[in-house]
Amino acid sequence: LTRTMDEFKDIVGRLGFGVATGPELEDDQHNFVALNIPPVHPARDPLDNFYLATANVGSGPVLMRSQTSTVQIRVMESTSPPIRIVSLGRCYRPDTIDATHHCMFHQMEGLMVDADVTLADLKTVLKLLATAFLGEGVSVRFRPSFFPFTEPSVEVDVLWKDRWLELGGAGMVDPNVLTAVGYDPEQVTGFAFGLGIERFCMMRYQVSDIRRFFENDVRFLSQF
Ligand code: 2NL
Repeated sequence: LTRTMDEFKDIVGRLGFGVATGPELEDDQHNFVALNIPPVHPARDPLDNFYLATANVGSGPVLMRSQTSTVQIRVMESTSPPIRIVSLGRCYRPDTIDATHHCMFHQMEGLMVDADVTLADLKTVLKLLATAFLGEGVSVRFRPSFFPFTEPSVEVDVLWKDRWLELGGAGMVDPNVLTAVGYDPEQVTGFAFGLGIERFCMMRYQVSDIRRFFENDVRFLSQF
């Protein structure tokens, strides 16, 4: 996973993206409110998040971040456009653990905000990323989707060994999200994407069970 993240940073670095980091323990504002996720949204369900039983910040709860978008929100709050960054790191969701799910996983999210950024820029960046990592000739597919923080939104698939595999989601940053960080959606637009690191890594190195990554079994690790 570390090697995969290093390679991703290298690839997107060549496209002009810097790397941003942020806390894994987050507040309601950065994990939900600024991302246009309303108070009644199912993504906030206590059964889908690691809320801390004892802590609160201001009026809201504290949780282990469920996505790395929190970092992009923090960057936008403290920086003016143009923005071109990725954030990589651990995210936490209380999924039932099996071969393809874990309660902790890694994401890379990208964000580009500037005058005249379009969906064409997003498609180009994701195609270049998939090609650089998986090889020339890989097919990338974009399907219409929905996320509260992007509009329009797409799911991103790649054709791998005759099967379409879902890599993550993406879209144009919702005007409400731009407004929440003090940007003017009439002046700037942006795209954002979120990719699961484990998925890429499992495809590339033919790892069939996500649990192997976190068991620290030297027989597994020494193969790489
Ligand atoms: C997924 C979906 C996504 C984003 C993440 C994002 C961040 C900001 C604003 C708008 Cl600050 N969007 N991130 C956008 C679309 C999808 O992740 O399935 N990830 C594995």
